[in-house]
Amino acid sequence: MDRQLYDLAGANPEFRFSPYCWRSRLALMHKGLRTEFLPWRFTEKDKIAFSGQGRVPVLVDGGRVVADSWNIALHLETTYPDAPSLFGGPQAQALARFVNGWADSVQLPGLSRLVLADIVPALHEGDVEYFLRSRQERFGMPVEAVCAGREREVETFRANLAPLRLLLRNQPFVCGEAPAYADYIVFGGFQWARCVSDFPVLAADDVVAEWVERMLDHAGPQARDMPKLRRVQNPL
Ligand SMILES: N[C@@H](CCC(=O)N[C@@H](CS)C(=O)NCC(=O)O)C(=O)O
Repeated sequence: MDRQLYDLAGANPEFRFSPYCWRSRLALMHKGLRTEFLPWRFTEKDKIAFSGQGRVPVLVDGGRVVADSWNIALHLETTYPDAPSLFGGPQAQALARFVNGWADSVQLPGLSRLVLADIVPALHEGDVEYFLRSRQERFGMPVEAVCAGREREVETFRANLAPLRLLLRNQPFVCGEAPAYADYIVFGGFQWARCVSDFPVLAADDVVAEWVERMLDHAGPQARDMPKLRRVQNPL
């Protein structure tokens, strides 16, 4: 296959849990592009050095190398204009960029305070020390401390979802009648949380939880069943 996505994996190489990689996976599915999803671990910086940076997702599309989920979405939209649009036009693309910024600066940091510590048992043993050290540096405290107040923090997290909740009371998807890239951005965060943790980040009767279910129907068994692979150890 001449299209590959480097995709964060856990101890089980089939366990794929990165919120950003889920954005790109669903964008590729939306465009109908067959892709090989290559497992990548945090410490395998050498494997993606050709992209000039050290994070996934990295897309290799024929001769093109594209890093960063937003850049990948733009690349797919411009390279495959005849496939279904990820944005629905330039104005919607500009608004999707706001959603991307909201997810990166509000949703994912909020979810980190709820589930970050639960990632550790799912990691490849070679990644554990790097993950604990790098996240301690990023959050300014040990990983367990980030989630220490989660029973209380979850209320703040849920309250901060009010704009999303108001939207989803009026329409089935973030993008309207059918899902598109802004849905994939936000879904990536919730998919990350449900992959790595059993902690209930949403109340079951929340319209946001109902939307997550619709997104899981849309994404198919690859997305719905992913949490089951969390605890399976690397067979190699
Ligand atoms: N802005 C980037 C963020 C990508 C990112 O942070 N990816 C994480 C995986 S979820 C990563 O590769 N981290 C590498 C590390 O922490 O060393 C995007 O949207 O793709």
